[in-house]
Amino acid sequence: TSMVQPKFLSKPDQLGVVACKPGVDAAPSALIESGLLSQLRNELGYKIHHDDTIHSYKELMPASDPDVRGMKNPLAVSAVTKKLSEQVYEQAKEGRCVLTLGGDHSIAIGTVSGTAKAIRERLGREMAVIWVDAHADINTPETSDSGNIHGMPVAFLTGLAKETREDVFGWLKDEHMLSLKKLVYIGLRDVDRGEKQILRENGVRAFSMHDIDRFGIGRVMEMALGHIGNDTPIHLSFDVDALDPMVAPSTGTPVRGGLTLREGDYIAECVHETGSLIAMDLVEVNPTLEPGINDIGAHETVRAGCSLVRCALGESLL
Ligand code: B3U
Ligand code: MN
Ligand code: MN
Repeated sequence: TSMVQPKFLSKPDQLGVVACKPGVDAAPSALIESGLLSQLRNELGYKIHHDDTIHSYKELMPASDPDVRGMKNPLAVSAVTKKLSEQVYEQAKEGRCVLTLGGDHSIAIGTVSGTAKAIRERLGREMAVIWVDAHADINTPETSDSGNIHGMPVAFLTGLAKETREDVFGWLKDEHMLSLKKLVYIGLRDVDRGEKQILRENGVRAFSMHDIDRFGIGRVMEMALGHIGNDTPIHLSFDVDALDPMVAPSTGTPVRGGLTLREGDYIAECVHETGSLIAMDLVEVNPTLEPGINDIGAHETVRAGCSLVRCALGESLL
């Protein structure tokens, strides 16, 4: 097991796992079938609290789901993320580290809101989020060209996007919110114009691939963790499309020029070393997408995803 003493978990060796598949169907089963949870249990020594279910939340799907402010499937995504928020909250309030296997990145509306609420209640503090992604996912419904809610989760989580309708994210309350000052991006390289303006106007700390080229991943992690500060619980939301498509091709919106496998693992290792990790999401793994010969692409993407999770949860090289 790991040498790092967790700072904010009352049950440091316990891991709550939620597996959910809306949007990116086969991922949680592929990750689990490839042995991820048994490795965490047997090699890293975690006691895993998982209901042995991959939630598809079918019972929550509305019969009809017309666009709201240009958002696609607003009722379905709102209902699923609300339920997920409650599931993550239930795990986090027990003082467990919470791992969520998605799913597209819209699920972070559920996971981040759930941990933010639990950390406020349990520790009376605000947590930070490290968002590792090729994309900023901070469009509001108005700035979004696609209407895809997976391009908007950060806007809803920080209150930049608001909706009064309870069934369209109106369930997000103050206790679920993330401060824009406690958000750090790593790996950005495909950011929409409107998003760039939002990032600039709000002074959001963001390390693009350009910054990683210039400073190296070591300095970037120092600066990112320095911004968050030593005494802050960290939720790591890792979009596998932050990795280069050469190593993780099976994802919905691959963007060339991404992180190497080692840079990705290094980010996760550094977060582990802080002892402040309270939750991790692994999203946008989609084994059905990469048609490559013998599903090599899908296999490699799943392998990369498993490695990221193990590194964040304390697997070390030596
Ligand atoms: N920014 C674009 C593209 C995108 C964001 N996240 C993903 N794609 N996966 C959008 O649709 O908002
Ligand atoms: Mn994303
Ligand atoms: Mn992305």
